[in-house]
Amino acid sequence: MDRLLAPGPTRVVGILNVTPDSFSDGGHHVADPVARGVALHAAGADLVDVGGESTRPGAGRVDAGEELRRVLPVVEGLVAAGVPVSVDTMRAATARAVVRAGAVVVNDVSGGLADPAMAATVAGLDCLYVLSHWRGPSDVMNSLATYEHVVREVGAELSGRLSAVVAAGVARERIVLDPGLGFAKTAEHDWSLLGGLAELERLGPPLLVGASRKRFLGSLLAGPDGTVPPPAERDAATAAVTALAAARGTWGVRVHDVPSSVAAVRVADAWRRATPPAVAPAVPAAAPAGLAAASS
Ligand code: PMM
Repeated sequence: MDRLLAPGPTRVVGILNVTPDSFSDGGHHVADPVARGVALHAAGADLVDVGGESTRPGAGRVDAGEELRRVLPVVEGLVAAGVPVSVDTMRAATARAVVRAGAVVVNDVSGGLADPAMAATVAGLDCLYVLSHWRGPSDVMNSLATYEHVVREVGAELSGRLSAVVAAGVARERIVLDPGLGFAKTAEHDWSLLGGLAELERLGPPLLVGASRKRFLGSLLAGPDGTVPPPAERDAATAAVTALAAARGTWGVRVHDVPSSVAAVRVADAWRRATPPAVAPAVPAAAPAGLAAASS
């Protein structure tokens, strides 16, 4: 599991939403989620992120028992198949059950805010913890998208959560931070955060970026008549985000379409390796004595 944080190319985290109402796959993958997860891994996903609760804007909470009924058999099936598993949950009880079943990452979009027991629970588990920027549940988050300076404020709020979960006992070197694109953010905020990744990198932990098929890509790609392409038609734009994130060494990207992001990471990596190191500016030759005298 610590191998996931070793130096290396950007990790591709494949999304496996086991929900009837995920905005991005419409429940399309629910029929055989284990087979789908195995396929994502075979396509190059370093991790498969299993989620049993939709966090799309406006979504209500799913009952804790129902969430676990959705994700646990899938986690068990994927672990048995040798797939490294992450679980997208805001609940400590779910986190505990899935890590005991072999999941290696707890991906908490609420950064520990939705369940006060999350940080102390994760502290006692053998797993990585993805801590995302979050301001409130999906049914109210759009009303919380107010910032004076989004990069600075998201950075400060992430830093506060980082200190809180470390104080609760989570090992700092097992934490990944995520700016939480689309969570209490407008499209403009999402772009500012991508443009401001350097500032978030200064917080210390590795970063995960979850841009896949999100609304800000839809509005970017809108046609001249304002028609917004559906989520499944945003994969090329998602892969472009992956390439740009990978070019700057971002730790991971969370995506629906794994092959296009795996290709994007390879391109970024080859490009980086082919780029000659910056040449130090030439030391100016000492001016001839006569000239120095003439110009003084
Ligand atoms: N986005 C969604 C769900 N889980 N987890 C992390 N770490 N980062 C994200 O940006 C994120 C997430 C919502 O998107 P989905 O419904 O397509 O999964």
